[in-house]
Amino acid sequence: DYITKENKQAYHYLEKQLQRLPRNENVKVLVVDDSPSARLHICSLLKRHKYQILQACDGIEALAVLEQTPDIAVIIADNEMPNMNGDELCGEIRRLYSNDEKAIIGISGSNAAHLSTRFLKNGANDYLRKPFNNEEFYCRLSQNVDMLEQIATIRLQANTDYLTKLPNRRYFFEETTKSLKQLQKKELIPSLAMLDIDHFKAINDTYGHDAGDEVLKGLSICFAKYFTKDLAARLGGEEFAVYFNDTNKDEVLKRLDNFRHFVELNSPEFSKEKIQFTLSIGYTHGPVYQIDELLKQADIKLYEAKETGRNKVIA
Ligand code: GH3
Ligand code: MG
Ligand code: MG
Ligand code: MG
Ligand code: MG
Repeated sequence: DYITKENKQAYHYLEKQLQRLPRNENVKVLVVDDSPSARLHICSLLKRHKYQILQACDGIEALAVLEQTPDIAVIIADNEMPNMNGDELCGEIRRLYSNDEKAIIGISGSNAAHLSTRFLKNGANDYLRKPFNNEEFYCRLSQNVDMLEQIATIRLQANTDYLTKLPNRRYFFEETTKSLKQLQKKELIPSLAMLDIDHFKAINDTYGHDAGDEVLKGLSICFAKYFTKDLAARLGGEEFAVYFNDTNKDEVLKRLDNFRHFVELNSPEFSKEKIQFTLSIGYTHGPVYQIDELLKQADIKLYEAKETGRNKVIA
């Protein structure tokens, strides 16, 4: 066995570095420094690791670049600059962007011990003294990018239903609550539907729980494809909700009935077996701006659909 423990570690490290390259190509870093030579040095380091680079010569330009390029992940900011110091810029950035969407690394050539504290207090994630060691620079940068990626992953998981990959109940409540506030300001009337699979228990009992899961997944793909401009979510079990961007009641009702009809005719396949099922839909359209109230209203209509024969839309 010619691969020593050290070699193994090196391979592991290389492998990680290689895996990282495509990631860095997607990571935008903004370098803010009034000294062209200092900027050039940092940019050449960033280029070596294939980061996407943006530059600004002071805080005011940096804020303008951030506004134009919303997906900048990391800002590397010098401290001593005209117009606005790095720590002030840091504070400005934090007023606009939280530290789970952008990381800030402060840098300075000054010996003053209070500088790093000022940066950190103003919301910087990290601090480097010039001249810095290149490896340390890369490590701190990539650790901050790792952190942003982890938060993005956790956020996505917190908002997604594990089985169907549709937005979950939590995301639905948060997003609709924000949207309802805006609708109320504009005096527009919200539009919402609750959809429930008919006799779903019988599908589980007849074909098995796995088949039931496949039905839920297949139906969720239909939701995602059919309600692209709206917010469709799995509220739980075999119950879904759609919050409409379109506030035209007749239009929405037509689309809902088309969807109901489509699902009735296009059963998802499970183990080459077609599992036929239908949906009952309750719809509400009212000057109500609390999501739980709207859901309550839609649920009453859904119950009516169930009571009067299922496979229908009741408004
Ligand atoms: P109704 O037409 O009145 O809605 O009848 P139903 O059978 O659809 O409704 P009921 O509330 O009686 O049963 C819902 C069933 O959904 C019971 C539960 O076991 C099943 N279920 C909930 N979540 C899942 C899931 O994630 N996967 C599967 N396979 N079944 C689930
Ligand atoms: Mg400077
Ligand atoms: Mg039920
Ligand atoms: Mg049901
Ligand atoms: Mg149900």
